[in-house]
Amino acid sequence: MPRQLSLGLASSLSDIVLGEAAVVLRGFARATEDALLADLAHIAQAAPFRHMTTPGGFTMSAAMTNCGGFGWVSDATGYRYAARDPVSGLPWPPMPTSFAAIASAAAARARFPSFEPDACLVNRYAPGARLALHQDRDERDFTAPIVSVSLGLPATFVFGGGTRSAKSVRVPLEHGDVVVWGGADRLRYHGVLPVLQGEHSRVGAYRINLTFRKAM
Ligand code: MD3
Ligand code: FE
Repeated sequence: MPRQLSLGLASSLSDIVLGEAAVVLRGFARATEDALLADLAHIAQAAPFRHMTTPGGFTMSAAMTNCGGFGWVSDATGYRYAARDPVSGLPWPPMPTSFAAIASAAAARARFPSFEPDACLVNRYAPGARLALHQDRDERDFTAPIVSVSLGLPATFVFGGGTRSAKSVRVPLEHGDVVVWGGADRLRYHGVLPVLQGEHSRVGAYRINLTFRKAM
């Protein structure tokens, strides 16, 4: 069915419906990119980007930090949400108003009213960095959606199915794109292909992804 005729999730001609409850809001973050980037710079000062280790002993190629009440962390003992930055021992920086506002506005457009994330994981990809196919299942409540904001260099997002081997689709994401995933699509496998070399006028040689979740 042509997207424009499948009334519903898409509310702008540029929106792309990926699933029953997954939609790409093209350029949705552009209007507030200045505030998002300024607030991100403060977060990275207080809680610097670092490369975490997986339980399997690998170093993740994307550098990460967090803001909000809880942050996603990985080390030799496993993946979890933690209220404090393990590097500094301090609470994660608070979620800036600009972050909370775009997350709840995007969720509302995708029919998830009153999304109040308590965690924002910030992934920073230099060229060559990637995210292997995985599910997000470290959260307590799978009924809350996840909102993802892409900034900087473009990337190809891989959106799979409910099993690792299910067929996947590739979705190009660029600066300002916002994706909302929830409901029946909440546990689909997904990943990010290696980011290509490039330079973004505002962000430099990085792709940044803000991933908003209700962790607790
Ligand atoms: C699809 N990060 O940190 S969230 C992650 O581009 C992660 O850095 C992506 O996947 C990135 O775990 C953006 C994309 C995402 C999140 C949850 C999903 C896609 C999803 C849940 C179901 C299906
Ligand atoms: Fe994920």
